[in-house]
Amino acid sequence: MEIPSALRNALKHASMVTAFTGAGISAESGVPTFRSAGGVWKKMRPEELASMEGFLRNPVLVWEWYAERKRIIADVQPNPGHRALAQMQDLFPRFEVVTQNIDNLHRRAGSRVVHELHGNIERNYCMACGRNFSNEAVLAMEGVPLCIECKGQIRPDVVWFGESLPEDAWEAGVHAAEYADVFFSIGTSAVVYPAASLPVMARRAGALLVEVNPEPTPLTPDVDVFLQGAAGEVMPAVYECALRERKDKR
Ligand code: BJW
Ligand code: ZN
Repeated sequence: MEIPSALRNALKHASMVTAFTGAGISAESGVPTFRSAGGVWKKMRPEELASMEGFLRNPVLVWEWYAERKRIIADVQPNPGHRALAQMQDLFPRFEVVTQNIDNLHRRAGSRVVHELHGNIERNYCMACGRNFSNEAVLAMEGVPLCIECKGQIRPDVVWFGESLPEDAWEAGVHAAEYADVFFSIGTSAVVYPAASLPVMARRAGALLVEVNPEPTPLTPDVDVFLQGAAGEVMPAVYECALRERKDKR
């Protein structure tokens, strides 16, 4: 893949690079996305599954969905897109991943600085007393998992619609946007806020804004460089390019 000269040049001089990721980067690992063809929302409105109203209305259905996704995610491996980001962190003084994904695949690929905006599917907690539960424990319970301490309902530690993002992760994400010299938006439809405001924030603060996606998104008209394609193909090419450009810096 041909890397445009604007990106080559920015990679050569960058002190800080931020990679903002969405479900698309995990698609090649076999994790279904939310909104593209075949995505999990196809038959269901998002709010019916990923909201407190949806959970209280039908906890059995919501837990079936999470149990299935927990099993899928436990079985999959990071792909060349995740691995390219882990390799890129050693080429720059600062390199941070800001992810909307809850699947832990960036850390498993070796990325050291990962800010999780929407939580992590490997954790669960009791809505009544706050006690934490492992996936192993909740998946062994039948039906809707209940707290062994207080019998409260257990939920996955993820961010549903209408809920605030974890403050520390959000602040770190804003910081990583504002200080980036190059900001990649990878595999996200860029429609869920406030996460989707980060790429625009980065560009306003002076970053070169680069989007990686097989399809254009609402963000595409505002980016400096659109690299059309799958993250697992595009990001290894970006890494190779960065490696060449940074040779004399290492
Ligand atoms: C590839 C690829 C390959 C495929 N390589 N790419 C009106 C306007 C603005 C905001 C709102 C509004 N009404 C309501 C809101 C707020 C709401 C919101 O944004 N709604 C919009 C949808 C309208 N946001 C919230 O509620 C957020 N909280 C909040 O605002 O708090 C303040 C508040 C408090 C109290 C009351 C009100 C407000 C919280 C949002 C939480 C989102 N949660 C989820 C579920 C997480 C848990 C779980 O996984 O179960 O997060 S929803 C889901 O969407 C998930 C994702 O992280 C998120 C983003 O999806 P993503 O990652 O972009 O995936 P897709 O599927 O959409 O896109 C995949 C992309 O990959 C596609 O573009 C493909 O082309 C591409 N692709 N293969 C590269 N190989
Ligand atoms: Zn409890």
